[in-house]
Amino acid sequence: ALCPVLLKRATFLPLSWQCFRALCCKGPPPARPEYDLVCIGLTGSGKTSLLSKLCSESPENVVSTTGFSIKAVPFQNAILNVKELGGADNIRKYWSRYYQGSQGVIFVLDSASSEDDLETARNELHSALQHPQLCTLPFLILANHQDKPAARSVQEVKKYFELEPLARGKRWILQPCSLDDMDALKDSFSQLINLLEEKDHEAVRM
Ligand SMILES: Nc1nc2c(ncn2[C@@H]2O[C@H](COP(=O)(O)OP(=O)(O)OP(=O)(O)O)[C@@H](O)[C@H]2O)c(=O)[nH]1
Ligand SMILES: [Mg+2]
Repeated sequence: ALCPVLLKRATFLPLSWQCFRALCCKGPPPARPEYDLVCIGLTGSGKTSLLSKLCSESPENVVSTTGFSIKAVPFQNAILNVKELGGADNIRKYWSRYYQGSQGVIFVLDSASSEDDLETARNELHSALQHPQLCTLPFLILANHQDKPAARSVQEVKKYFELEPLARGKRWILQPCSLDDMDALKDSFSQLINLLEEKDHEAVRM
């Protein structure tokens, strides 16, 4: 017959080993999925400032982006590799050369801009929504600068940009935000990540 002490030890040892492993040897956390996004919008709309804040960098001393800049923006359940394209007049004509490989689009708007700039922004957004490399992708449209008294509400932006008919059948989110409202910004990015995940699952099903 087995000695009861030995028997006790034999059951205790594997148990304590399992506890030790569970507590201390969890191994690396599961890899977060990465998505490649393109971020567009007129100059001064706030692309670099918003992305810097999301990366916990100071949005002060931000300078206008000449060409493009790439940032890996970390979220709890995904990493977004965001390629921001400078929005100045002389750069916008090259935007479409940098669309390839994108899995989603962020369009930033200065909601308090002049009528002229708003119209330019609308034309740019319409071109992007219809571009063959972007037209099937999830869009996050950020109506930024909401802290300014002249800012248009999301309802006004939606109407002015004629988003309902143009974006029908597409996955898109229109979110009001400002540089001071990180909660709204993070919330809109988590909605975007949901759309990107949905698209991923769809691709797997096909
Ligand atoms: N009041 C206010 N100012 C903002 C907001 N977002 C950005 N700005 C300011 O707008 C200015 C331009 O911001 P940028 O982040 O450089 O704009 P951008 O879209 O990257 O511009 P380009 O790189 O030239 O295309 C900066 O002085 C920011 O501080 C906002 O929500 N409210
Ligand atoms: Mg910039």
